[in-house]
Amino acid sequence: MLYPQSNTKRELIELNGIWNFKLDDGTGATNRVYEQQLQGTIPMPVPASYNDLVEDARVRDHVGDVWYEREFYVSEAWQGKRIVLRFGSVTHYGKVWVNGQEVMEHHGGYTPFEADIAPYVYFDRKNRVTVLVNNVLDFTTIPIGELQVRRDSVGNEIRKQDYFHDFFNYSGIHRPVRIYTTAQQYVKDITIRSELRGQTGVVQCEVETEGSSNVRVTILDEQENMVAEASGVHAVLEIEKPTLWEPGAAYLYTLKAEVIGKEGTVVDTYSEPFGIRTVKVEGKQFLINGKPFYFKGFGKHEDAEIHGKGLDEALNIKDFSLLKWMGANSFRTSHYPYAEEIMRLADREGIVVVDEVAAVGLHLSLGAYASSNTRNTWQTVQCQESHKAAIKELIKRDKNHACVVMWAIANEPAGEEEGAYEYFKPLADLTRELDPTRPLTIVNYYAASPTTCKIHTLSDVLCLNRYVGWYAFGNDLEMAGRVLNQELLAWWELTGKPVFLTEFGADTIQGLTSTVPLMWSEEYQCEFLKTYHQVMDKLDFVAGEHVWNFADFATKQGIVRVDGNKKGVFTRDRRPKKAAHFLRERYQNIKDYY
Ligand code: GCB
Repeated sequence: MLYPQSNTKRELIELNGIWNFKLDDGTGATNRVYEQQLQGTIPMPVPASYNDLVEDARVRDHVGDVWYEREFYVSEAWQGKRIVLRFGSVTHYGKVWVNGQEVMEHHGGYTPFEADIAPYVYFDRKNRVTVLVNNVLDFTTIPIGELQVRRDSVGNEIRKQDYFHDFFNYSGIHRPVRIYTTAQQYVKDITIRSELRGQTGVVQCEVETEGSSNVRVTILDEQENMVAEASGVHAVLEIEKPTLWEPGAAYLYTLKAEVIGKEGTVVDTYSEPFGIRTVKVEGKQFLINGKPFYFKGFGKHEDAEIHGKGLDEALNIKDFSLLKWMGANSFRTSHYPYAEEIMRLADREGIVVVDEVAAVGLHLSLGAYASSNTRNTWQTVQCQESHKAAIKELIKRDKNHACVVMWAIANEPAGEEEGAYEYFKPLADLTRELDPTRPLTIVNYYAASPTTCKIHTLSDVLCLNRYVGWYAFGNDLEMAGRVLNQELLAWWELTGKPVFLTEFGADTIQGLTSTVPLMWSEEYQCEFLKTYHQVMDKLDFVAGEHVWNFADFATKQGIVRVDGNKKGVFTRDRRPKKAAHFLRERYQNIKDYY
């Protein structure tokens, strides 16, 4: 799925801004409210989560459908073209009508979807787009959740959304809404794979087209000089001594695909930026461009005051600036695909990304998130089909990003439970089939230990999330260090694969300080991190460390979270805690390649 662009053959308009919004009372869809203008709406920005924008708990905690609507014009000059309406993401389900006619629906809250709306638009008057957004999670969705329905004293239905992941269930139209045009003969998709043969960069390019397979492909360097050209939908292009995409030193070529129509004229064109770089796991090392790379960075979230999970380009620039200030070289898109705009920024800024699907919470017996009746996860969930779709959509969207070096196909699933292997084997096979060029991982939870884990053979890198010294052995960091050391050694002996600590962290209240390291204080967070550093530094099979978390973030309410998760090294408004300075010293002294 190509990112929308305007160029000499394509036009693009943004439908971001203020839309009309209302909560649904459970009758909207059956009453076909999309056939007319919505009544009783309030203004709502797009992109943004709606939850924190109205001083009303009914909006914040709404479970079910909400409606968005706005008007737009299309240019008369667009007659005869494809007019594609595209949503960057709608969380978690969206159904779209244009002028009262249904044009598309999409399941999954973190990937784009689009449709040609040309048959439905008016060229001589205003158009109306209506969107139904639903935020219910159940055992068939990714992520999973469970709807609790009960009646109050007067018989009204009360719906509560339960979920098994540790971030707030923000919803709404989270990413940009755009309309772009193309000719009827057009570039549908481009897949670029690059490798190095000696000094030569070999770029394999597949162009999927509609209408004409007469395609010209050219590669431009950053100065826009043409460095290679070919024709055909399957092209192999060579660049002598290419400038490689390197962590911290990004270099992006542009692949331009042009569709040639009957008269020999160019009818559509699309330019895709890409980097030339290789990734490979070999023994204990994660190789980028043939050199051992060390991941230093964070698990993150798309999360901020007011916007919630809505795209905020200023925040993203700030976060990348902070990543650089820290000396970090990478992050994981925990626990869902991030906005395409973030992926493009990472490509451009040379930040390495572990790209994760929204398969989080697949662990019904997990600690504080376990519901009262413990169930076997794999006998309970029915989400394997949605999970497959989520993997397909992620790879389709992100396959050309140089920044993406590994797919994470789940976070902390119940790998120790019966049925885990049978659930994950087809998903791992699918991922490898769709992208044989990148390693994959299933991020591990401690209950799936070296003796109990049934799925570690499916991962190329052992990504471990560990909290000894917090949830266990809190306030006994000496013991935590010993336990961690033993476990890491056991993994290495069992698998011979690189180990990557993808999460470790301690909740920390900014401003809570202490002369001795007490839990929740800024000093404890530093000591906690130091304990992990001391262990990892002695083990040469550790290929990376991502602290949990980059910044404090919103979660559901509960007795283990005071105004959200406070494991951030930065506060939610991006102020450094002591640990940020402490970690900066370390990260600045660790090289990208070792
Ligand atoms: C984890 C989860 C992450 C949580 C974190 C915590 O293992 O992967 O989503 O936020 O622990 O802070 O408990």
